Amino acid sequence: MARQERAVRTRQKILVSAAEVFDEVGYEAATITDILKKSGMTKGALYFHFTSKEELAQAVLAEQVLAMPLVPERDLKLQQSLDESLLLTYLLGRDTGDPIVQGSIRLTVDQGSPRDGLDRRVPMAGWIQHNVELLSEAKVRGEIMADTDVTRVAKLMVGSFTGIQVLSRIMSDRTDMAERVIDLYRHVMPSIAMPAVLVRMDFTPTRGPEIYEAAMKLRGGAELVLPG
Ligand code: XVR
Repeated sequence: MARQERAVRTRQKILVSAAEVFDEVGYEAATITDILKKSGMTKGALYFHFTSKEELAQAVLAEQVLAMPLVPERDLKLQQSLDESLLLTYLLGRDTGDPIVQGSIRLTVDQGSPRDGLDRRVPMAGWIQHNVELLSEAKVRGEIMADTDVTRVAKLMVGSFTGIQVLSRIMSDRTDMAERVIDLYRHVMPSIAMPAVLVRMDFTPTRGPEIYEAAMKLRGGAELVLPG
C-alpha cells in the first residue's frame, strides 16, 4: 500500500476512535490514552497526526459536515433538505449511527468550559452555508416564496434541528427524532414553500434507512474507497 494511503487510513482510524471517546465521555473527560487504546495505534502514529486532544477534537468537529453522505438529488430541493434531515437523524441513531457524526455533534452541543479552546462555530457555519446553498437553489427554481430571506431560514433550520436533536436525545434517546424532524418541516415549509410545491412533498418519517441505502449506492465508485 502506498505510504500516503496508509497515512490517510491511520489518520481516519484515529479520528474515528477519538470521536467514539468524545461521544462516550465528552471532551473534558476524554484522554489521549483512551483514544490510543481504542485505536490500537502507537503513540508515535497518533502524535504524527495530532499533537493534542484539542487538535483531535477540532479535527472531529471539522469532519462533521463532510461525514454526511450525499443524498440522491431530488426534483424539489426542499425535499432534498428534508431527506438530508432524515439521513442525519439515521446517522445519529443508537444502532445505525456514524461515530464521527455522533461524537462531533456531542462536541458541538456540549457547552464545555469557557476556555477549552474548541471552536464550535466550524460545523455550525458549515451547516448554515450548506442550507443557504440548498435554499438559494430552491429559490432560483421557484420552490420558495420570492420574499424569503434564505440566510435567516438557514439559521432557523440549523438552530431548530439542533434543538430537536437535544430534546429528542433527552426525552427518548433519539427514538422519536424522525417524528420531531417531520414536525419541524410540516411547520416551517408552509411558511416558505409555494403551495404547489408543498403538496408534492413527502413527509413520511420512516424513510431514513431507505435514504441511507440510496446514499451508500451513490457513494459507490465516486468516493475514495479504502480497501481492507
Ligand atoms: O443543517 C442541517 C440539515 O440541513 C437540516 C436542517 C442539520 C444541522 C445539524 C446541526 C448539528 C449540530 C448540532 O446538529 C446538532 O444537533 C441537515
